[in-house]
Amino acid sequence: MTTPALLPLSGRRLPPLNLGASAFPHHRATLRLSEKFILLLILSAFITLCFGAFFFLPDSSKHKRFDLGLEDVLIPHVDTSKGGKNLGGFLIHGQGHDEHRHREEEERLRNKIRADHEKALEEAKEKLKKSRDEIQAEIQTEKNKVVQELKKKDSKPLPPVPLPNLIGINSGEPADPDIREKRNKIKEMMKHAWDNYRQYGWGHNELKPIARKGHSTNIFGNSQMGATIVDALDTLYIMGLHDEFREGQEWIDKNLDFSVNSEVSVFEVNIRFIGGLLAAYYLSGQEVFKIKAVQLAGKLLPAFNTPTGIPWAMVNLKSGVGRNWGWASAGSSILAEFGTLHMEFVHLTYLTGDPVYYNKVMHIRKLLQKMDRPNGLYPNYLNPRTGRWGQHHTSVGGLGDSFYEYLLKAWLMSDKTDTEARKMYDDAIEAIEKHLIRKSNGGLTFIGEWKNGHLERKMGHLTCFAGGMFALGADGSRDDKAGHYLQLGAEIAHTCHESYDRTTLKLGPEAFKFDGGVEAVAVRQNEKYYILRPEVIETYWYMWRFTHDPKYRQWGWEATQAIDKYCRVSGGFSGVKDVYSSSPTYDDVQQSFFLAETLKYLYLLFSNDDLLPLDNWVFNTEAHPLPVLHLANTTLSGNPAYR
Ligand code: DMJ
Repeated sequence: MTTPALLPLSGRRLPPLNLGASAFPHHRATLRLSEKFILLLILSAFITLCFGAFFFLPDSSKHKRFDLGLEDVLIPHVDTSKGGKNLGGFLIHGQGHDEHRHREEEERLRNKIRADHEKALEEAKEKLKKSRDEIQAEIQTEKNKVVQELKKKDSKPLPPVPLPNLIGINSGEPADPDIREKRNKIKEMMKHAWDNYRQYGWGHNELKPIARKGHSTNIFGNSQMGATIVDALDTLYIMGLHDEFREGQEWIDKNLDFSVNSEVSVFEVNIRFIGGLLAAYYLSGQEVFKIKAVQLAGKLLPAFNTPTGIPWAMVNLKSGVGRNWGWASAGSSILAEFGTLHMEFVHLTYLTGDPVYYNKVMHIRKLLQKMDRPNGLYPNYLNPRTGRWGQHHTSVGGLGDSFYEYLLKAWLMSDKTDTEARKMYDDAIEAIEKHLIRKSNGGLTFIGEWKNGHLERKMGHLTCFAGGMFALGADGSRDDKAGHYLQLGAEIAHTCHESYDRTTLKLGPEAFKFDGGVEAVAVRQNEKYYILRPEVIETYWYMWRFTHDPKYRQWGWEATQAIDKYCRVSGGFSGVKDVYSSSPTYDDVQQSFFLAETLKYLYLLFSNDDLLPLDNWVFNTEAHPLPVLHLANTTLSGNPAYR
């Protein structure tokens, strides 16, 4: 191989080396020979040096590329077809035209880098001239821009779907002046609850009406998500409190943000937020509620990433990491939590055309159908890793309740086409009647709880919703037992009314017993509280709608008066710690469900039946009305948006 370094040496004639031949004339020929040899040695050493230098010294052109970060730009210019040789990726010969282009390119980039540096320097100098506040304002503007961009990305336009039949959203005015007055009183209570939350707790999840500040619990995570606003919207709407509704809408539009690092309860966020937003959307037609509901639902989906598809109880809205409550049996998920998603998720699929929501809840249903049920009952705990039941506790109250409610309501909401859900409901309540429902010595029908192999003769306030459920499910029941289930609903309503009537405050305790001479009374101190819960009033309302027996309005009015007398404080409404004490103490929490459910059911109880008729609306477990989807059957094939 000829190297450019060798070329100049090969043509040169070296001058003879004069070592003083005149001093050694007889050695003249010998000296000439050794002289040649030495010269040859020097020459070959020199050649070796040059040769080594060429191969082992670093390639400066490569360094240049690296320094400028141009490696990727320059390598494609090594083009062997134009006379250059590509040896291991480096151009070493015949650069000519290409080398010229490289130099130009390097020069251009160097100039650009220089110009960018200068520009950045200028900008920095300008920034330093500005005040701290100005700089902060600029940073904020930049941040807002980024947030807006992200929002735009998040709020992809949703497919237009025909709105289902929205009947009876502005009706219900009673003709009877006495009933009208009562209804107005309930509306005034709603205004009192809202105005105080507006003043002292705005944007917080709930209100502390005595301390007059915001309140929250771990179900909402650690961020201010305005739970009371979202939960209250549809109640405000049906009461005609439109200014308040608009205030709520504005807050939601500007502030409700789900990209927060916050671990929330999947169930609570679903029933209160997604349910509340969907109902507000259907009632008002305002797109913002639909968009927010869909954004939030997307944040809940990672909770379903478990080995079985049974969702975790909690999920971090930002990271998507899920886990279960520490107190739940054997790391289990809770029946009433993963079993109370169906109504909202079917509507999400309907509104988005995305089957993902529907598939998630149907997967849960299929899994439950395959499992063995002890005595035909569904235990409260199910492990999402193994797909096995945890403790065999069964309840129609806390931990179980709304699972049964949603089986029935899935059927109703599908315009009675989801017969699979109806069958599951019928099977379940048959087992419940057989194993959990009893009559006390005093003749009160109660629903106990199955624990550790025996029936605990205790009923929770939460369980009182079941009276309404039995009445709602009477029509369409197996073997035409409509009369029987309506009667069962009436008996539960009566028992729950007794639990109120046997207290000093005429408000119901959290749990009451039917044991050893005790009937419908709380025994333990920590079961004597009333936290503004709705279930008893909910049952009065359903019973009123199906029977029009005036006693339900009378009982509802008793409860209204008791709440106004004992729970009302100047800063809102508070729960009380002991319903048997004549001087009760407050728990200082105005629960969001008081506005979503308790006041709504009371208002409906004193309205005509044409307000949210039950043939067209189904109430989720947080009393948010969702329209019957006449277009949808169980596979949603009738849904024009379903792809
Ligand atoms: C509400 O959040 C819902 O009704 C839920 O299903 C259980 N109970 C609370 C209010 O008591």
